[in-house]
Amino acid sequence: MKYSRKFGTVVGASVGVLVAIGATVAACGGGETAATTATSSGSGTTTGETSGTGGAAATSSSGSGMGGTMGTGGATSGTGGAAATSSSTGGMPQPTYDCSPPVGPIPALKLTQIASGLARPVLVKGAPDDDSRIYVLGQKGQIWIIKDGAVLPTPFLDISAVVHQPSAGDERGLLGLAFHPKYAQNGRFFLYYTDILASPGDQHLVEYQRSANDPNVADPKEVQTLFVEPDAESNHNGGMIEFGPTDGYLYVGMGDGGGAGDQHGAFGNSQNLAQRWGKILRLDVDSATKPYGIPAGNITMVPPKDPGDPTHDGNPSDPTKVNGEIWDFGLRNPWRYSFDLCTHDLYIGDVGQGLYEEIDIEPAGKGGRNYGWRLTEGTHDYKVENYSKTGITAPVFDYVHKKPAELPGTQGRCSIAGGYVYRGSAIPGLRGTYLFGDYCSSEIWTYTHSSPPVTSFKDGSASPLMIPGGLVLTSFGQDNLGEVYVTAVDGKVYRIDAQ
Ligand SMILES: [Ca+2]
Ligand SMILES: [Ca+2]
Repeated sequence: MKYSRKFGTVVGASVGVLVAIGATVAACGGGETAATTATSSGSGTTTGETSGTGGAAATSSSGSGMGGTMGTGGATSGTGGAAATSSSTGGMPQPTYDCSPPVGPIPALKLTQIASGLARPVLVKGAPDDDSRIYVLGQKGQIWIIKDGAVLPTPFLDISAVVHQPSAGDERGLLGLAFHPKYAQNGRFFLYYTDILASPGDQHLVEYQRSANDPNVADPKEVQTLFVEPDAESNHNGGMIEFGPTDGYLYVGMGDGGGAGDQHGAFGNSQNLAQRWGKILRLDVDSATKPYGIPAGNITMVPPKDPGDPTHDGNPSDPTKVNGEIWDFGLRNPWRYSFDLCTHDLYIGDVGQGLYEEIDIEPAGKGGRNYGWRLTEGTHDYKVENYSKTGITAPVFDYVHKKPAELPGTQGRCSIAGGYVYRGSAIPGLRGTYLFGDYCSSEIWTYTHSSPPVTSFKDGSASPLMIPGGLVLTSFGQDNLGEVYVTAVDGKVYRIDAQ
């Protein structure tokens, strides 16, 4: 079955003109583009910082094919089975996401613009128990609400006064938003941002609160700071935060801190268990311990290691130095990850160095994993040296970078933007399928996880569905209904629809 050769035409019809975006590109995922080097503070663009496909935006071309490949989809293994769930507010059941198996093949897809004019949107979310609002996170410090199909004129929150104001190709700013599972009752939400105080800016995990009087606005006053992580490099800042769907703990994605090749320390940050960088942390924000507690089940100690093993803090006989906040490690920049609403599996899009972009899929609740960086990039060795690769969990999937000339009409492939498993009702054939994309090419792919997992980008179950020329894709999003969204650096937000 073929997909999406018509995409450009259809997009033109439903979206209007897709403009070329010039050089205003935010390399949000930390793909090593030229855009990255344009930012401040000497974040070493040394070894391995290859490609330099120039964060320049995709050049116009409103889509006619553009080497658009075929999907051979229809492959839906369907993780469903669980009954469609419903939430309730005030005793009134509300429709929500759909865990039933897919029905029919994946249809050709299109992007429908739902908002524009927002400053660098980088995430779309719903809040628990409220299907009436969609929240859009802006990298410059705003959060907007889309309600009844329109962006409310007053932002939900604007903390641009304390957030680093990103320039072109800048990975810093307001990067993450997570609503407490009981947000409907307690109004608590959490943000991750790079501060404006000094360059390159430190990373803050903070809590805010909905206004007591108006659910469409937040109290502008920070409730508390959970942590401030000093940062020496402008790139690889992570920033995705998300509450675990079953444990209610706050998961915090941390990049390797930055600099090419995870160059800091004897063996980099990501394999250093004394560090936050290069990890997914897991915190208990409901603990009696303030500002957060350490939940049971995180990495608590390192068993004795051979002298060459990098997964210690330099003193393998002393596990007391292990940071108890760690859930997973060995990540480079998990710019975007998500939990499948139905299976609760964790899908991580980990941005690669100069060659490979990867997806890691973690079965629900199975943390404690080493995803390999900097020993490995994707399924390939990066800097193994004399260390042991024992215990590394390989990605389920990786793809190789391309130069612009290899993918005409785009800026090549350079940096993965992890997305979401579709669990909506509008596109029954898409249920259970993961959507993700690439920042440089703006390709959007589907991936249906199956066993054995596919390990090649060429595999038929993971195929490009769209190549929206001119759209510089920063991230994805998902609402409470399980529908999936795309954000673009030019300020537009799109919903993924069937053609
Ligand atoms: Ca950094
Ligand atoms: Ca990896």
